Amino acid sequence: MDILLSSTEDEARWLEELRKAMPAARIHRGSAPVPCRYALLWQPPPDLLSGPNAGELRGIFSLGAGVDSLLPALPPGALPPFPSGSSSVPIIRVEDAGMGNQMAEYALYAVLDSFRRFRFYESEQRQERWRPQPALARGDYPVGVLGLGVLGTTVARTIAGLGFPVLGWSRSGREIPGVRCCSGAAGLEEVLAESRVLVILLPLTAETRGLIDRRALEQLPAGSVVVNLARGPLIVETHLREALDSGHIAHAYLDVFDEEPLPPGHPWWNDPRVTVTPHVAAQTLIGPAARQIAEKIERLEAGLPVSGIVDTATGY
Ligand code: NDP
Ligand code: OXD
Repeated sequence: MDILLSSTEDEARWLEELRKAMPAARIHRGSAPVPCRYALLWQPPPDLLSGPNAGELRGIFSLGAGVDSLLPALPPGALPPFPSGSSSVPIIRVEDAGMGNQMAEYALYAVLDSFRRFRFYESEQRQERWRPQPALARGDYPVGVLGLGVLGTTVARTIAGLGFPVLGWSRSGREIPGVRCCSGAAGLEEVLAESRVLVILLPLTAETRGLIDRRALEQLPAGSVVVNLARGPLIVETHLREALDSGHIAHAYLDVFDEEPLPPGHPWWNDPRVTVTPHVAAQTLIGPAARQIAEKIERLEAGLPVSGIVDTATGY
């Protein structure tokens, strides 16, 4: 079986792990001399799937969880019809593969950092000041999680498991024990109104781009904290800066940005109210992800259903 691999990140490692997971497959990097059955892609060049590469495709795999950069590179008309003739070639993304726990670790760090005022005490230490602050109860420190998919659910469960009230928001409305799950515009308002910490784990789609704007930020309780672990453009950056300047938002933990890498000289770099990390909240663990892809290919070859198929209409 011929498989096309194109990734802007760690392509050599992907090749190694995919070869281990699918020893019988012929994996071609970047372009292939023959039509391929599967394409495994991360930020592919726009014309990669036009021409012979696409001839025999049975599935396109995203090498990450998000497909916001993959979908625009795959205009539906450019995809060949699925061999059954009934639908187009499925686009399948990586589900969890070790990312859920990483997201939970990051979100938990932000929750505990703000709940226990560690940054305040760090600054106190530098000034040789001894000023204990009143303790808060976990029950008085609600955490909102926007997006209750594979990753958001793990985050919500982990934080709720420690006794913090957790409110979650998703499109269809989910049921997660110990989490108050909401949906729709009214549900979003309910989550925002209570969240002392807002963790964002939504996909970037036409509906979610710019969702966290001035109005949304104003609905959060004064002094709350924003944690964006998903994609930069979910938040309107200038509105976040205004909310930090006014003190309404006390701190932002940002792993993702409108422009990545965050450009030199960007104000976030040296803003003590912002914690910047370089898109590492949950890094794809290449070994487990390659094995997940190999298992799904095996199922597709056997005519069995697979999970993680992207709905191109909703964009995730
Ligand atoms: P999923 O597709 O499993 O979950 C998406 C969630 O968002 C679902 O609960 C979905 O609702 C909800 N959602 C989507 N659109 C809307 C909407 N318009 N209104 C309300 N809720 C909505 O994604 P994952 O959990 O796997 O990943 C989430 C995102 O995390 C990825 O898209 C990616 O951008 C980002 N990511 C970031 C990484 C990093 O290192 N910073 C690493 C990996 C991923 P419903 O349940 O109803 O479908
Ligand atoms: C992903 C990411 O979507 O790393 O997997 O951002």
